[in-house]
This record gives sequence, C-alpha cells and structure tokens, in this order.
Amino acid sequence: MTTTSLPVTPVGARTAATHCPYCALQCGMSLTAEPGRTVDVTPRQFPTNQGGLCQKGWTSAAVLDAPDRLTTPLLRGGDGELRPASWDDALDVVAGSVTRIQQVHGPDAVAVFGGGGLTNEKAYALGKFARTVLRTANIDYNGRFCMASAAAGANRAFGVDRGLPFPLTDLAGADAVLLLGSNLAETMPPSVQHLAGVRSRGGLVVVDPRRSATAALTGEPDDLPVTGGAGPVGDQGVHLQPVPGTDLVVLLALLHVVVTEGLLDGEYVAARTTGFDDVRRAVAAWWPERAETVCGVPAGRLRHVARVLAAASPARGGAGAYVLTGRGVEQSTQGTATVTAAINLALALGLPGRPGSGYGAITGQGNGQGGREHGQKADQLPGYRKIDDPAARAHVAAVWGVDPASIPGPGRPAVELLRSLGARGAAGTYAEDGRPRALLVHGSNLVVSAPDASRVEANLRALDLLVVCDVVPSETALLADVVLPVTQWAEEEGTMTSLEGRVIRRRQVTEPPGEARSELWVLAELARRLGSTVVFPTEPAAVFDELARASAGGAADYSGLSHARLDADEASGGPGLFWPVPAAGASLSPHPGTPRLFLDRFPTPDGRARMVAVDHVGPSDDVRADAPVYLVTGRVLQHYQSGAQTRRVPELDRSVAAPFVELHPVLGVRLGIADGERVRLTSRRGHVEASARWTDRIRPDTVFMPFHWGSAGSVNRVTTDATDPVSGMPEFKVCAVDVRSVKRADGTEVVA
Ligand SMILES: Nc1nc2c(c(=O)[nH]1)N[C@H]1C(S)=C(S)[C@@H](COP(=O)(O)OP(=O)(O)OC[C@H]3O[C@@H](n4cnc5c(=O)[nH]c(N)nc54)[C@H](O)[C@@H]3O)O[C@H]1N2
Ligand SMILES: Nc1nc2c(c(=O)[nH]1)N[C@H]1C(S)=C(S)[C@@H](COP(=O)(O)OP(=O)(O)OC[C@H]3O[C@@H](n4cnc5c(=O)[nH]c(N)nc54)[C@H](O)[C@@H]3O)O[C@H]1N2
Ligand code: SF4
Ligand SMILES: [Mo]
Repeated sequence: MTTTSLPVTPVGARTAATHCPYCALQCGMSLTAEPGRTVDVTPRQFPTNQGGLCQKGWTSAAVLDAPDRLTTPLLRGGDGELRPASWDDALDVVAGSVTRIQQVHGPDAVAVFGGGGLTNEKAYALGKFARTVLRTANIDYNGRFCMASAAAGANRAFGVDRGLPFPLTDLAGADAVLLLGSNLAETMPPSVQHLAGVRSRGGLVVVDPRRSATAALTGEPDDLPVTGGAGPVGDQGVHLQPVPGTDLVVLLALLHVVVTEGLLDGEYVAARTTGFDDVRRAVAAWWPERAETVCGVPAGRLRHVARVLAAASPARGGAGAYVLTGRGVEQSTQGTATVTAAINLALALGLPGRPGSGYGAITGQGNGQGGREHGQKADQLPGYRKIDDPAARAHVAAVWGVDPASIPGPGRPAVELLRSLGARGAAGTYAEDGRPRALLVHGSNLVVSAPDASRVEANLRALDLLVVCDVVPSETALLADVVLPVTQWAEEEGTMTSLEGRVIRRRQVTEPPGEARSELWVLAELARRLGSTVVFPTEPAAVFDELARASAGGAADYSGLSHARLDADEASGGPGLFWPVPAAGASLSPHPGTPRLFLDRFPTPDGRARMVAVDHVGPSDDVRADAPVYLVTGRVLQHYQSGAQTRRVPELDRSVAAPFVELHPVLGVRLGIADGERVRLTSRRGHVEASARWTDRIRPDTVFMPFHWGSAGSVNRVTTDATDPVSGMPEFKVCAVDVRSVKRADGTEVVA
C-alpha cells in the first residue's frame, strides 16, 4: 500500500461554483484552490440549501488530500500483498483476466456494480461499457439498496419515477407534511428550513420508531405517547412512533379514516385515477383500533393525523399537503407496498399534480436520481428506458453503433447478483452455471453497506477477479485483486441530478493527485484493450452530448441539455433545469425544463394514476423468543454511508468516532445493560459489537445502530438480505436480534 500526503494543485480558475460531493440535496458551494493550500469551501445560494451546509459539506475538502488517498494503481502479488503498478500493467491484467474468464464461462461471468454517487456521464459510460464491451447482463448498482422501492412504486402508479416531482422549495407553503421514515434533520440538514412554514402551522407529521432529530421538530414531548385518545400533540406537529416495519398499517388506517369520514377528493379520484374501488375494499378492514393492535400507534392519533392531512388538502380549501417517504419505510420487504399505500393516500386526498401538494420520495445519494436514469440498473437503458423494450433497444443501439440484438437482456438485481458470486453450492446460491466470477466495482463500498455483509465478503473473496475503482482504500478496495485510483468531485467536470430532478454542473478546481485518472478514461482504455470498436469519448461534455441523444424520447429526456446550456443557464442566474428537457424542434425555442410533473396528466397510457391495493404482511425476520428485540438501522449527521469518505475527515471522525447502539433505559435495565457498556447484537446472520447509548427517544422494544463502520462494528453483518418481491430492495431497516452485554455478570467475556 502506498500512502502519500498530497499538495493540492489548482487548475485554471481558482474558484468555481459547484455542489457538495455527498447527498442528493446537492447544496450549492464555491470551491477555492490556491497552490500549496487545502481547498476552501464556502456555501452558496442555491434553492435546496439557501446558503446553508451541514458539517459534512463544510469539511468535504478534507477527502481530497486524505493521507491514504489512492494515487497509483495497485496489483495483488503472489504473496497476497497489494503493490503499486503502472496503469498499463494494471489495465492489461484486468483485460487479460476478463478475456480468459469470458472465454471459458461466457459474457455474464463478468459482473459490474455501480454507484449513485457517479456523475451522469460516468453512470452512462459504465452502463454502455457493460452492455457493449463486456456484453454482460450482470450490471446493477447500490441504488438498489436506496431507491428501488420508491422507483417501483412511482413507476407503477404514475408512469415515471422522479423522486420529487416538484421543487423542494414548494414544501414551504403547505399546511401539512407527512414524513414517513425520513430523518432529514440529520440526513439533509439544510432542507429543514423548507419545513418552517408547515411547522409554524402545526402540520408536520413524522413517522419513526425513534424520536429522531426530525421527529423532535414536531415539538412533541420526549416520553412515549400515551395510549388512547389523541395523546400529546406537539406545537409544531405530531410524531407517530410505530412498531418497526408496520408503516403500511399506519397508512392503511389513515386512508380508512379518509374514506369513512368522507374526507376524500372524490372529483379528483374520479377524473385522475383508476383502481380506487379495490383500494377502498383493501382499507375497509383497517379501522384505527385494529391498526393500533399491530402498529402500536393510538387510534385517536391516527384519526387526528388523517384529519390534519385532509384539512390541508386543496379539495377542502387547505393550502396544500405532501406525503413524503424515506428509507425508513422503503428498505423493507414490503417497501414497494408501503410506497404504494403512501401514494394511494396522496391520490385519495387529490394531491399529486396539484401545485402546492404532492407525493415524493426523498432521494439519497449525490446522484441517486441521475444514477437510476442512464443505464447502470440491471433492467434499464439510458433515458430511463426498459431494456426489454424493442424500440428502446433499437434507439440506444443506434446511438452506440451496435446491433440491437447484441445488447443483453435484464440482469440480476444487486442482492441477487452479490448472492450469486463466488460461493459454490451453498443453500440459496445459484448453480455453478452462469455465476459471475469477476466483479468490477465503481463507487460502492459494498462489503460494508450490503446486507448480510459477512456472506458478501466471503463471496468477494471467492471471485477469480475483483477490480475496484475508488478514491480511497475502502474496505472493499482492500479485498481487490486490482485497485484503480480515480478522480473525485473537485477533480472533475460533469453533471449531477438532484433529488428534485434538477440537472446541475459539477466543476473541477484541482488536478487529480498522482496518477489518479477519470473513470471515463479507464473505461475507454479497457474497451480498447478488450478489442472493442465502440467509441468511448473521455471528455465529460462529449459524453453528456451522447447521453442526451441516447435519452431522447425516454422518460428522463435530457436531449435539450448540454454542458454549454447548463453553464449559460447558471451564468444568467438560473438554478439548473428539471428533466424532461426534450430537444427543441428546428423552429422552436429551447424547452424550459419541467419543474412540476403531472399538472395535466400522468405519463401512463390512459393519463391517469393507478391506485393498487396492498396489504400488510410484516417483516421477513420478525421478533421471536431467541431474538426478541427489533433492530433498526440508519445514519448519523457526521458520517456518510459506509464511512469510506467521512471516516477520513478528522473533524467528523472525532465527533462520532465509533459505532454505537441506541437503546431505551427500560430495555437496558431489563437486559442488564448499562449506559456505555459494550453490547453484542446477534441475528441469524451474525453478530456485531458496539457500546450502548441509553436514550428515551426510542421505543423500548427496539434498538438502533448506524451502518457507517466496517469489520466488527458493521451492523450489516447482522441485517437480512431478504428483498422486496417487486423492487429487489433489501430489508435493511428491520430485523430481529438478541441483545446482550458482552461481559457476563461475573466479568468474563461472552464466547461467540
Ligand atoms: N448524514 C448522512 N446523510 C445522508 C446519508 C448518510 O449516510 N449520512 N446518506 C444519504 C443517502 S444515500 C440516503 S438514502 C439518505 C437517507 O435518509 P433517511 O431516509 O433520512 O435516513 P435513515 O437514517 O437511513 O432512515 C431514516 C429514519 O428511518 C427510521 N426507521 C427505521 N426503521 C423504520 C421503520 O420501520 N419505520 C419508519 N417509519 N422509520 C424507520 C430510522 O429511525 C431513521 O430515523 O440520506 C442521505 N444523506
Ligand atoms: N444497514 C444499512 N445498510 C445500508 C443502508 C441503511 O440504511 N442501513 N443504506 C443503504 C443505502 S441507502 C445506500 S445508498 C448504500 C450506500 O453504501 P455504498 O454503496 O457503500 O456507498 P458509499 O459509502 O457512498 O461508497 C461509495 C464509494 O465510492 C467512492 N467514490 C466516491 N466517488 C467516486 C467516483 O467518482 N468513482 C468511484 N469509482 N468511486 C467513488 C467512495 O470513496 C466510496 O468508497 O448503503 C446501503 N446500506
Ligand atoms: S446536506 Fe447533503 S449536500 Fe448539503 S452539505 Fe450536507 S451532505 Fe452536502
Ligand atoms: Mo441511499
């Protein structure tokens, strides 16, 4: 391993307007680079952040010169050590191994795993590389862990998936916002300002088994709600604290109340939706008292919330209402069903497509939205096209200059893909035939972030070839046979698409350190070495132009955009353009973009939104005698995802230096676990250890652990890889665990 401390080398203009490298809020910031100094970050006015940044944004430049930044390719030698190598040698090894593996085992034996942090250009190039050079069906990405259920629900109901089909700033005017399983006060802190209006009108409703920082914004007192009646209601809203994994029941009961109390927008339902009769029948049996027995939320509070939402709806003269979902309800085996129930509720109240109202899912990763539009998802081609649609294949094949028949069909979704790697003949894995033996990873630290991570690690170790492109030696990179150092964020040009579908520019201010190269170059070089005649441009603006052509006519149409147009828009004070932005015809002026979708119709064949009846089943791994406590997982403000980046930022690492487990003092006393004591959580998959943190902000039947650390502190050694049947999204949020002190009462360690 090489470690270098890097002086930052600025390019051309020393200050550039760009956006934060981390989450989908894509806060506006300016970067200034001067020779011999670290890059300075200053917040900038942009609609999503209004001049604010969170602690991660402020400190983001520290990753550019992390002491162990990857600056040269690394190859694993015969002795098992990773050693610096030249690009030529490293790329020859990759090309040689890929060729050998595919000759013996076929094209699908080489798989690709992408990431929602990649720019649109890189995501597009990766999907094209997989389909035209490797000709493998097996490409998927970490968005499957993140947005797949929201996408499946929205595509089915509305005919399109754009996380927020309206600008985030629209929330400001609403009378009510129902926020299910989102802790945006920690995951997108500057966005909280858009909730000021609704809070001042007492209309914020947060659904979370924890009194999260976001739930606390409702102003509800910290102790658990009393049973019966409406219970305590905060001066700024209501916090519903359900049993983990029962949000679907909460939503079915809310719709039940809307129907039985005559609060529905009948005119809208008749004119703009189909399927309501089935949905009405499905919610008939979920009266609030019955729902309370399953979800634990008092019936009176369910009725209260349904009435607050209805009063805010346009049909009843309110200023508007929003229903929003986050990972807390989507990372579930019934994630698509829960999203569908949230959409059904919004449709019954007449919200989607009405200015000032709507349904949305809060996209997570920096380019989590664009990352799912340009073809790194197993079933997609650029422009959010379906890979099994003959017209889509013909269009994209023409742009790529290949025969449509040469484009593979749909591949395996992420969890299935990871399960199929390596391990031979073990229960639940694929047969020997067709299992991938090589994996190329671009932008994910999946050995920390994938569910049932010990199994994932074993499968990665069993591969014939693991290639990881990264900026730092992540836990996954350290398992690789070949590590390729790539550029990040402030070292590259490109575009990102924010949580609202707004296409924005990422700009370069420093030269890449050492020999780090753009992934666009890496893919082009590999294509050449693998004998492909398909052209891979390496200039981001040229890649974007090709992407725009490939997307023309698709749901996510970027054909009216170019880097030049985005730059000109920004120079004239414009805040980016929302897709779809189709190309203008010869005589027309440029398309202005589409900030708000669904105003006139939904992009379904009949123009109406589809309501689909759903029902509650419960978590796949429910509590039982030997695992009597619910484990829920999530995030803290200071760390990002697998922590590969933020654990390398000294200020963030100092703030939250180690994994922890939140538990209620009542549970602590019953299990004999003191505040600060070391605990072990054990599930059917494995165990994890961390220190206990007592807090009365969590249900006493539930513990919470963030997933930002690897090895023995990785909560994903415990989580289940059971997936949603429609979306393939894993159930990260809820599983059953045994919780005990690591030390026995007599002071001896518990033996595994
Ligand atoms: N600081 C920080 N910010 C981030 C990220 C990060 O890693 N760190 N990642 C970004 C990404 S990729 C994403 S996807 C977003 C995620 O953003 P969020 O969805 O806000 O994040 P989480 O913390 O995963 O989950 C939100 C809440 O779900 C709750 N929850 C758990 N189980 C349940 C349940 O059964 N029902 C309900 N109703 N709630 C439940 C948790 O208690 C938690 O408070 O954040 C983005 N922003
Ligand atoms: N238990 C539990 N697990 C979870 C979740 C949860 O809530 N609970 N949430 C899930 C969710 S929503 C998500 S999004 C995933 C995310 O988890 P991961 O997929 O692991 O995401 P990151 O940690 O962001 O990893 C990104 C990696 O890419 C590198 N990188 C940054 N920029 C580039 C680039 O331009 N090119 C390349 N090649 N590499 C780059 C970073 O250094 C880092 O190593 O985790 C999931 N895992
Ligand atoms: S909220 Fe997200 S985009 Fe904004 S500064 Fe924090 S991490 Fe960056
Ligand atoms: Mo995510």
